[in-house]
Amino acid sequence: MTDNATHRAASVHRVTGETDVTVWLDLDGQGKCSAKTGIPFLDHMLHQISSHGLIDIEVEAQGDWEIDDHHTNEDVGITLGQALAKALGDRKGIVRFGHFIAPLDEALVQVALDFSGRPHLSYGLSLPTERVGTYDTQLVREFFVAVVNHSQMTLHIRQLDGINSHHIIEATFKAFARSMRMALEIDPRRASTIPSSKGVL
Ligand SMILES: [Mn+2]
Repeated sequence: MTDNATHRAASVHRVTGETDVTVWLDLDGQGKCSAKTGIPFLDHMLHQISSHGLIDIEVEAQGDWEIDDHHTNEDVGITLGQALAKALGDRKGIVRFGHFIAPLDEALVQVALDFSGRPHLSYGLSLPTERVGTYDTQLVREFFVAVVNHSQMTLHIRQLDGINSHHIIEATFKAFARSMRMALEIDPRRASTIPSSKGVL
């Protein structure tokens, strides 16, 4: 953790009857990640966000895994989205838009996003298998719905190619991470103004 004032960092602790999730993140990090969600594939994807987004992330979750991974997966997404919004504050000076096309072997996934203040998800993945390891591939969409709603982000995901579910999902998280890195950068020509013609995001 850092207390450096130039770092945009935030932590959120969220407790419900189903889960207990803590997320700390630093948008001006180096890609250091500790992810303990109890869902190994989700941990693997959180590492992608951190490493390729250059966001330091610490996530710890307790959940009702005995039912399935659904609640924990969703609540990690909600808490991550809330921490993102908190770290961004009024969104002054950021580039705001980001996009990337990530290949992973045969998979190719395009992401475009906007820290618009308006939640929207266009989810264009078609995953060929129901599971990757023990992870239910329907949870990928649930995770992004949660992040988008709670960070107030517009997010478009397009699958351009891909056969293997693990590759397609991982390419998505890599493209998402690189898009976030672009959008979260401070634009020196913006100085500290809000990047909207309306003056508010
Ligand atoms: Mn992998």
